[in-house]
Amino acid sequence: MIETAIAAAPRVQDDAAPRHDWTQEEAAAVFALPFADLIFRAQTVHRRHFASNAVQCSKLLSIKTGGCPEDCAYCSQSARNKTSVKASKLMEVDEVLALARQARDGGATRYCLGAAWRSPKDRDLDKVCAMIEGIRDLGMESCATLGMLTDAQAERLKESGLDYYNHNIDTSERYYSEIISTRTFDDRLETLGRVQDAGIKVCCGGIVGMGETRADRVGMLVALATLPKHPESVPINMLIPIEGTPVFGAEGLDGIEFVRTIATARIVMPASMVRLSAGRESMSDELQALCFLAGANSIFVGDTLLTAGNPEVERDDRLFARLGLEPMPAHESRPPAAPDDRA
Ligand code: SAM
Ligand code: DTB
Ligand code: SF4
Repeated sequence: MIETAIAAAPRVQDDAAPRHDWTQEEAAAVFALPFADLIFRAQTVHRRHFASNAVQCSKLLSIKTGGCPEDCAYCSQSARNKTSVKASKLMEVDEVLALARQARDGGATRYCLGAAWRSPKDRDLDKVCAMIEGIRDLGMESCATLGMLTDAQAERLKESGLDYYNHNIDTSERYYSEIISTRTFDDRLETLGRVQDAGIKVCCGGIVGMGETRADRVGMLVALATLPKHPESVPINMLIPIEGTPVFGAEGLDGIEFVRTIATARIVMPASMVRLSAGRESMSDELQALCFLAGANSIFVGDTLLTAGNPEVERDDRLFARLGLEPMPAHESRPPAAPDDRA
């Protein structure tokens, strides 16, 4: 009898090895699992690849704000959107490095530079490369998000010591043209290929809560999970509604649906860092706790993202203490051991 019961019990899927052949149907079935089964499966795979209570902490800085020629429907920085953000020039290297030092002393291990460009001009890249070198000299990891790159620009960034390049696909291929018309999904993939070819680690994810369907959320994750190499870091942003942008007023996403998105990202990209990215300020501590349980292991710290708000440092410190989470040291955002080496 007991044997029959065991045989009849559903086998826990072994998701440990990264796969690149996820189909929409298969990922949709994972996304729709009973919640407890979904979280258990995400936790199981998380523990095969990562220390269970370590969270990587990055700090963002907008080094060139606003006036962007792209028309991203969610963004405060598009020149096409009438928002309260004022455009500013590229910051000076010294100013950026002083802020990076402060962030390091406050516990951040990665410093991320964001610029509101369609693509960088070569002369601006000189300055950005000097910033990246300075961040490396501070003992921090670096990340940059500067728009579309040429092969030569990606190589220059690599030479300056850049660790990660952030370039999001933002949503599913189907929904993409509803959100952005000034570039295509394929343009995005091309830059991602150039970044990877240059040997820079890829940070690529998207936004949920922009009026997309669940199939779009799944489609976005499948697009990421079927790339030739999974992005090393996968930011999942909850839309921060910005007044004056076309998606302002979209129906907010249910928290459980958000947690399902995180858990599915963890399962389909088991060895990637999943970043609980924009939108934490409006989330309860309980919702964030569920996101960590679902496999999120990276966040932005500090009370500003690029232009929008993020939780106060004291609130995050309390959350980490209450959940027994620990910041991950720099250069350790990789699996503690290969899945087959575990005890
Ligand atoms: N201009 C560069 C680019 O688009 O690649 C980099 C900066 S852009 C602001 C970086 C990412 O932030 C976007 O791809 C998007 O996923 C996210 N983001 C921007 N505005 C957001 C918002 N209001 N809510 C949530 N995520 C947002
Ligand atoms: C990402 O996926 N999220 C970050 C980072 N990459 C650059 C940016 C979030 C921006 C939130 C809106 C704002 O601050 O303007
Ligand atoms: Fe420009 Fe990036 Fe904002 Fe799009 S998301 S408008 S490319 S800054």
